[in-house]
Amino acid sequence: MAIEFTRWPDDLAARYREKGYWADLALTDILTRHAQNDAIALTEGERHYSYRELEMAATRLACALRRRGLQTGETALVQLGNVAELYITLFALLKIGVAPVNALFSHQRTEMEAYARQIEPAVVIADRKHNLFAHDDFLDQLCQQNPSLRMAVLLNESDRERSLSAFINEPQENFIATPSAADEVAFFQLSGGSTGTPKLIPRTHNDYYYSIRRSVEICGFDTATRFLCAIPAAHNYALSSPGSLGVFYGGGRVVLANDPSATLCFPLIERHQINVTALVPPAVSLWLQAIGEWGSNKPLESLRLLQVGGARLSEALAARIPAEIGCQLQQVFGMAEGLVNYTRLTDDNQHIFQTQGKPMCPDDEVWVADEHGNPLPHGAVGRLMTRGPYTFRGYYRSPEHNASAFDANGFYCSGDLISLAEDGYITVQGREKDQINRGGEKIAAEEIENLLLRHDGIVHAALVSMEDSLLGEKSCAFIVGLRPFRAVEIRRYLRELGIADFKLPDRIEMVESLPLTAVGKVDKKRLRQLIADKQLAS
Ligand code: J2J
Repeated sequence: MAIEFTRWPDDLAARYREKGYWADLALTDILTRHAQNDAIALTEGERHYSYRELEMAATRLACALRRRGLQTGETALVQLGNVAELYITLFALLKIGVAPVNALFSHQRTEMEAYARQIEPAVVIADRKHNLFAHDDFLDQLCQQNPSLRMAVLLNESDRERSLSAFINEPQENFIATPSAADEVAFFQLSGGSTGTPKLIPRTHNDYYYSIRRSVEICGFDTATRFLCAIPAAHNYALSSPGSLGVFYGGGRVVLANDPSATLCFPLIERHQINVTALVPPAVSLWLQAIGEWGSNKPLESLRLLQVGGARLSEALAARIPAEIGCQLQQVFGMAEGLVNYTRLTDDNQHIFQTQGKPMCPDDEVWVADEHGNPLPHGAVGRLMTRGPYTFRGYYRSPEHNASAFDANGFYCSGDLISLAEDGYITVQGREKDQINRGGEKIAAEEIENLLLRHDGIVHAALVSMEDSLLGEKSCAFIVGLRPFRAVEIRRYLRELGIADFKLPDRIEMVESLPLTAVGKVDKKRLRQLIADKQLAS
């Protein structure tokens, strides 16, 4: 049975096919097209996989999972870090038509439970090295909460009956792939979110594969590409812009790193002659600092292109990239919901340093709306509205939220404030959604506020952004309590509930009451101002 999701209307679907955006191929084609290729596709530490080996590993895992009863149309909750098994698992599941959510490795109990609740998975695939799965307690609890859950498969597991590595090594039988149809859901992407529960984005083979192929074309990825993947590999940026899937499509090589620190990445770049990588702005700052300490940019000599996205890159930092690293900069403004914008490799410095690029597809429809939903002229700042061949049409099982996130014509309102120049280039000017962008990691204010309010000593809570020189933004929680709280106490409480570390408030302010706007909502603008003034004072 196919997974339900909001489809594109027939006329647009017909246009996207006619123009060749939708090629009616399953994402599994990304690997099968290279099945006879013995070039190295993937390096993780001392492990190397050729395309042939990667494809065979994915097929063997697909067989093993199918043998144990996983069926087309079911879903999987996957949590793997930057390891080869992430891709092997993704392709294995795609081959048997099981749609995964690839949770980030930083996610904890709250996020995992929310995903499980939404997709009702048949299987959990995770890593014993993650604190949640070090023992069986959380797994047992997930099984109790989710009657759909029949199976757990674990990396770094000694019990062969549920060891991911053992499954991958089981001999292959006759295998015929049964991916879901190309215009059905292939997997779920994670939304950065602005609501109480993290939302899921259904992505079809057709729409996702197009976004990968077109990204590869724009970024010039090919068999010579050596891509360092040092940001979370499951994130949309690292997976598809063009990311690792783009590298695989083009026949190049992915080298995995656990984090983007210079001490880890610089030697990898030199050793593997990396020519392209993707970073968020804070990592760029740290790399530039490290070059200063190194005394030269020599370890980065092979680097030709540095992609930067996920959060605002200042013009000053942008200009330092070619000057101090000696490679070209490409700005990437994307979202897991779809739309991706790139500065082009042939653009002049003004566009590359000052804009976040232009949409990748000629049929990306982008316009700027005022607060009433009316179109604004070029150059004016307003809401980003978009639809297109790879922009989703609705969050999974979220009719209420979808009613406000889309307009009547199916345009998605991303919550970003942008200006659009006559030549189609976008500049991100700010944000309207109630989200904190902590150096590319997104925090939905409401999610944290709800968790805080579950504490019986807390009466009101509001999470707002505060400026930070390295991360761009950090988070500050304003709390009205029945008694005073110390910051460590609040953080411990949230950590015990189980949320990703980056969501823990960086600063906590106890207040008597929260300021309200004229219509009685919490005045977050005022709170942001308060914290800015306080920071100046301190
Ligand atoms: C300012 N804000 C940006 C940029 C994203 C490629 C690149 C990034 C993402 C991503 C992605 C920004 N300047 N260059 O999925 O494929 C903010 C915007 C946007 C939100 C999306 C990709 N690039 N942003 O970051 O789903 O606010 O995707 O709406 O995590 O990040 O976040 P996310």
